Amino acid sequence: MVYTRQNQSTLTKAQKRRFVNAVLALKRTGRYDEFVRTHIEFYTGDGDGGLRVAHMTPSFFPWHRKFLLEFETALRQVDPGVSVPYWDWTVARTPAASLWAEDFLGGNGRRSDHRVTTGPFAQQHGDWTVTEAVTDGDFLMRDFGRPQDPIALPSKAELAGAMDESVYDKVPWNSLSPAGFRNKLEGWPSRRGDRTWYNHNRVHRWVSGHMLGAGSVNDPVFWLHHAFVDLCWSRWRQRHPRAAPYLPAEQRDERVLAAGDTMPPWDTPVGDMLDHSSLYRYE
Ligand code: CU1
Ligand code: CU1
Repeated sequence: MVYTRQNQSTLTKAQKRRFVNAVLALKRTGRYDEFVRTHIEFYTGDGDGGLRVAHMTPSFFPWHRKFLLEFETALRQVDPGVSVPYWDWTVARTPAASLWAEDFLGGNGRRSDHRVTTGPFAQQHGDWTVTEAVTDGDFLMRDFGRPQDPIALPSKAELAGAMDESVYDKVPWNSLSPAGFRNKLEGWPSRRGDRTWYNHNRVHRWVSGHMLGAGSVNDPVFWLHHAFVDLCWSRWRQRHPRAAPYLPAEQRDERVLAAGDTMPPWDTPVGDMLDHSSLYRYE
């Protein structure tokens, strides 16, 4: 049965409660922290050795699609009526958005230590202790807009800059790829030393706190952010029907996956993740 992923801004109070309750249930069983650990394990960048599966690489989109599907399957085992909502950050752009309300993801961290003190993921409520972190502290942290060095969420025009790219990805298939949809949306700066982060990466930086690094899955907004990134990939394919859906077609760089290669840790072929229409759709 094909299910729907909804825009978070259209969720009813009951839908928000069911999503939050399913996330908290996975946290209680330890399942949630397995997802955090998997993401930390695959946070390999250009500067590290070995295969790049999840970040700074063409398989950024298929790897995260599979990762979200695994999480969503776990959520739906708790409550079959739940799916991962998406956060369109070109529209819900401020700390006042309903996304950050007490009844959904809770709000910003407090000024002194960035500790989130509102909503279901505030540590003092006893349901959300960060255990798999790359930073100190067992409470969830956010620092919206990074006030000490202000940054805004990506605009519609900035997202369009990625969506207009007619090629999926380009040599050197990493964070320095000068063009191509993948790096424009993943959002690495175009040159070393350039501090302009685009689209996906900028959103991590805007939320800040735990969303900054390998441990970003500790903040449940990770899933809503990546559902929107996944939606953008889906729309990009619709917009460029004649473009190769994935590149490189063949493996010429041992650190990069081609369409026929399988993605750890699931051994899922990249090519199996190029079309989600038999599984879910975006409303
Ligand atoms: Cu990631
Ligand atoms: Cu991300």
